Amino acid sequence: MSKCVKVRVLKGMNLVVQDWASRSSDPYVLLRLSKNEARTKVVEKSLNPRWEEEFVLPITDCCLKLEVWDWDSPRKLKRDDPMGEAEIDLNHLVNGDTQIVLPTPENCYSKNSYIKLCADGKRVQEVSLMLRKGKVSTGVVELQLEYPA
Ligand SMILES: [Ca+2]
Repeated sequence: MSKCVKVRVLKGMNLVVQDWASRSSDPYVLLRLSKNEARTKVVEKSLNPRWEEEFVLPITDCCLKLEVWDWDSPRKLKRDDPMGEAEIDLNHLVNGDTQIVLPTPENCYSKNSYIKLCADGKRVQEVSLMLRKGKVSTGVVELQLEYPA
């Protein structure tokens, strides 16, 4: 049995406008870890949404992918639009080999990411991710990851 990671999708900041009529977007987050997917609710008309939802995904792979999409009313007969994506390497959380991961040009962290060992043995990582769409920065998403003891 593989262990699971608990992903708390907290909030987005400074996301991009997709709906020009309202000068806003209706963002939701899609998480992908190997073949498993999880999706938050839609926060309508917000570029700084608070999702505050929690998901548990089995760790069958160490690359957690995150995508933000703009929901569009089904009446528009239009597909949802991508608003940016990022990915996280779960190896540091799983291995517990460091307490801090620094942002580099190769990863998607927008600031230092701290991994803390709790009294009960689980590890919690604070993650602030820089979204990208092509080469353009399209905002930040904050998460918290938890790995069991
Ligand atoms: Ca929309």
